[in-house]
Formats: sequence, C-alpha cells, structure tokens
Amino acid sequence: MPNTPVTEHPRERAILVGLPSPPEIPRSLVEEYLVELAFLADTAGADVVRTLIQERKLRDPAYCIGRGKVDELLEMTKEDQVDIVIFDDDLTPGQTRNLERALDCKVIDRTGLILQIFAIRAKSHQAKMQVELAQLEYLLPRLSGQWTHLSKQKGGIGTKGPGETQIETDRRLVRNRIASLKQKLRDVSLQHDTQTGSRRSVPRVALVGYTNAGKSTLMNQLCPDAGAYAEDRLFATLDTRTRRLELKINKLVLLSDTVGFIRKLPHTLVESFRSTLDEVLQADFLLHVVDLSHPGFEEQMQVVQSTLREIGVKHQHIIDVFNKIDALADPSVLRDLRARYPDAVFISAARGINLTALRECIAEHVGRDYSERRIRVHVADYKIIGYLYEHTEVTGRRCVDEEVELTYRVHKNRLKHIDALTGHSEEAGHAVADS
Ligand SMILES: Nc1nc2c(ncn2[C@@H]2O[C@H](COP(=O)(O)OP(=O)(O)OP(=O)(O)O)[C@@H](O)[C@H]2O)c(=O)[nH]1
Ligand SMILES: [Mg+2]
Repeated sequence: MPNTPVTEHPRERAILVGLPSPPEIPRSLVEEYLVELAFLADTAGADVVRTLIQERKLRDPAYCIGRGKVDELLEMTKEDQVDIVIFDDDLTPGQTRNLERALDCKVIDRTGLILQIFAIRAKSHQAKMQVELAQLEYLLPRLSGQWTHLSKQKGGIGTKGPGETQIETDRRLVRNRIASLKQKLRDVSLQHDTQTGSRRSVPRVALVGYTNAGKSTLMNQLCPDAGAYAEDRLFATLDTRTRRLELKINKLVLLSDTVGFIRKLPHTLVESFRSTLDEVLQADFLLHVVDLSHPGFEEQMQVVQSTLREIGVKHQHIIDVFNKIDALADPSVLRDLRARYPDAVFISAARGINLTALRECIAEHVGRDYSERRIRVHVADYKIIGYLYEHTEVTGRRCVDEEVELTYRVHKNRLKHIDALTGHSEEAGHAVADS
C-alpha cells in the first residue's frame, strides 16, 4: 500500500473494530473485511495502529460492542495516542455518541468513512454536489437522533428545550439544502442528456467493477488519449469519463469509465450518484472488470452484481474482464479459472496483455446489435449515400439505371436515424427488403 497522502492534513492514528456481521460469518471473513477497511482508512489519510475483533454475537445497544471491549479500547487509545476509532459496521447515532464520550476520541463507522473519502476525492462540481447530498442525507437522521436524545433528557410536557429548537432549525436548513442540491443535480442531468443526445446512435459500453479493479487503467490502455486517473487507492474515479474507442472502420463505440463499487456502498451514495451512474444504465453492454489477484474477487463480483441490480441495470449484456493476471501468485490458477468462466476475457490492463482479444470480444458483442439492410436510392442522393458510407459499413454496391443499391450493416441505435433520413425513399417504394 503506498503512503502518499490524499489529504493535506497530517495523517491520523486509527484503531479498526470488526464484528461478525451477520453473526454467523467466520472470523477469517471478518479479518478480510478489516483489511479492506484498513485500505479505506489509508485512503482517507489514517494509519492503522491496531485492529480489534469483537466475537460476541449480541450487540450492546448502547455501545455496539461489549462494555469490557469498550474498556479495552480505552486503554488502547490512550496507549497508542489514537485519534480515531473506525467501526466496520454501521453504528447508530446514539452508539457513536456514547463511544466518543467513553473513548474520548473520534468514532466513525464504515459509511461515514466512505463518505469522507468521496468528499476528499470529489473534484468536479457535479461530484461535489453528489457527495454533499449523500453526506447531508446521512446527517439528517443523526440530527433527529440527537433531538430525541436531548428531548428525553429535558423531559417535561410541552417543553421545547433550546437544544431541540437549534436542532429543528438545523434540520430545516439541511432539508432545504438537500432539496436545492437535488434540483441542481436534476438540471445537470438534463443538460447532460441534451449534450449526449446526438451521441445516442453510437453504441455505448461502460466499465463497471469493484473499486481498484483497474477500470481506469484499462480505459487509458484502450483509449490512449483518455488521461483517466488511476491509482492504487480506493475510489480514484468519481466522475464518468467517456471516450471514443475505434474497433474497426466504422465500428466505433463510446467507452465510459465510472465510479467503482464496494461492499456495503452507502445507499445514500448510490442514490445521489444516480446521474453519474446513468451512463451505466444507458450502456448497450457492460465490461465488468475484476481484480483477479484479490483473494475475495468472487465476493467482489457478487457485490458488483447486486449494486448493478440496485441501480436498476436489467440487461444481461455483461462481459467479465478478469484483470491483473500478471499479479497472480500461482499461474496454474488461471487454467482453472478459464474452465470455470469460459466466457470471460483474461487480461492485464497495466501490462497490456491480451487487449487485442478484449477488443475482438467487444467488437463481436457490438456486432450482435448490427443488422444487414439494403436500400435503393437515386445516384445523386448524396445525403443518404454519404451518411451510409460515413456511419455504417457498406458491404455491397450495385448500380441499376439511375439508381444505386447499397447493402449495409448498421447498429440498432442508428436505425431510427436512418429510417428518418430515408423515410421518403421507403414511401416511394425504393427501400428494398430490410433484414
Ligand atoms: N498488477 C497489476 N496492477 C494493475 C493492473 N491494472 C491496474 N492495476 C493497478 O491497480 C490499481 C487500481 O487501478 P485503477 O485503474 O485506478 O482502478 P479503478 O478500477 O479505476 O479504481 P477506482 O477508480 O478507484 O474504482 C492501480 O495501482 C493500477 O496500477 C494490472 O493489470 N496488473
Ligand atoms: Mg478509476
């Protein structure tokens, strides 16, 4: 793991806390999750000094972990001069407050940490608005939690304590800001739709995958002018970036790189990143990039699949792209995997291994959405003839008197445009058997 900080602030010292969740999962999995949490903490600018696993199945409603463990943690935080304790599981607002008081240091849960990273990573105006929206949605119930807590403390019938009034005001402000951000994001999304409207006729392919799988590295390899930011840290990419990828003559696709997914991706983030994820929804097919060198790559694949379902991706056109084959400790593993996933493409984006096969696979998939058509137009109908030569693959040409008969292969996304263009010819009975 590299140690270049992503923040300007001095790095903080952190303790990680893991619990089996759901309770029946084995300890080894809890440990694996903590490795990922450490990676998240590192990305957010914290050095992990210790990790602690709570074995108990029942959660303490006040502290999440048992009271004994709270005391143990307090010792550790003092001994190691810890700035922050990070829980792999979600804490209720009350638990966070109780733990902060008991441990006398910052306490944050996994969702809070991921939101923090997104906030550091967001560069574009749109990403910043999306992250702020997610953060406010996360904050809102916490403000209300605080309110309940205070009102209970104050008690008394019909009394409105000052704390409550303040929080009510805060909640109203937060709600107003949420509404305004949602409106602004809708405007951006509309603007984006108009801008991309003209590109709709070109097949679109989106890169999806677990964070750090190598999507941006692959984008840079396939489209050398892409300049996508790739780094060995989580959530390097938050904005969608789309580039032209020329597969063959007249076989152009638009390739989009987008935000990565992670286990337990906060729902507020999925919701607020909807406009960014639109590119994934509207793609003709997806390239699912998988980091094969990761021990939990199959679980990561499932996380990606369920996140895709959550954002509403229904279509089945997904090519599994197994990346980082160069980093496999045991090359014989590759043989087994090829047998298990016969349709997957095995590559190394960083080393440029097997990218020709991947391009061919993309071309073949795109090819499935093409159909062969024939048309007969007047030889001087340059508009139609020019369009077909420029945007389709003309496979045959035959002159009949004053007319020319063209056979061409066209992508389904262009059919509507061609029909609109050639409408008059078809009406005049000049279009010949479409297939
Ligand atoms: N060994 C090896 N490393 C790779 C390969 N492809 C990418 N990487 C490394 O994996 C790390 C993550 O790559 P990115 O391209 O940023 O991954 P990403 O999927 O875009 O990640 P996010 O944007 O964070 O979701 C970088 O350090 C890359 O150099 C590969 O084929 N082999
Ligand atoms: Mg990326």
